[in-house]
Amino acid sequence: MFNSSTSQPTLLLATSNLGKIGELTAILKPLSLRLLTLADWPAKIPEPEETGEDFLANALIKAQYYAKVCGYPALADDSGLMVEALGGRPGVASARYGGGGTDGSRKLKLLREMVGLKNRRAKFKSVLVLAGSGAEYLTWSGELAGEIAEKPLGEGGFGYDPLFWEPISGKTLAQLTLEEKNRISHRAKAGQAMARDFEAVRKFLAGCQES
Ligand code: ITT
Repeated sequence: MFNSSTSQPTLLLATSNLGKIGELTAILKPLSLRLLTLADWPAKIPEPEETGEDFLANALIKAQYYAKVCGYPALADDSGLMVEALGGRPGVASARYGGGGTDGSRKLKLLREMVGLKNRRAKFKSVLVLAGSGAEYLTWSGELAGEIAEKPLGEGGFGYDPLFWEPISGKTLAQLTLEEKNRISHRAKAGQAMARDFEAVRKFLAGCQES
């Protein structure tokens, strides 16, 4: 289906979240990989159920599923927002917070739950998993600390970004440019750790090609 006459190893970005695709494409640039996305497949691939109890388990489910279905080594990101005063919620359920819905309805639900709470500390976490068709995988993670803003601010980013106030920049993540968010975010930290493991990543991808 794809032209593989390139010496660049191929990696599938195993996510249907366009925000993640934009960020990961820029974050992984130093690795000089040929990146495919699910949009490169002619038909929509059904999403796997994220039944894991933590970010690692869900990232592994997604990476192994898409690697099998698409036939390429796959990198999945499972991520979410953990709010201290809510006991770490929405956490792994960040995409399904409040049941179904949209980014807008999830932000509204979060603001409602935060009414009257003085402690607004929160963190984002991202876990990346690189997997092929076998059981082996590589993983990296990153976190970003901040606070939940009183109201949404900014137009950039995705998901909860307009509500996530980052203390060093003094802005919400949605007020940062893609480049600025990619210097500090949870996903950027995980991706930078992956880029530092360049040799192991190349070896893993080469092993997938042979098998
Ligand atoms: P894929 O599973 O296809 O990757 P998803 O959006 O369902 O897409 P997750 O299951 O990992 O991804 O859910 C993560 C949710 O956490 C995501 O939908 C956002 O609501 C939120 N989130 C994660 N990272 C974020 C970020 O950088 N900025 C804002 N919200 C984020």
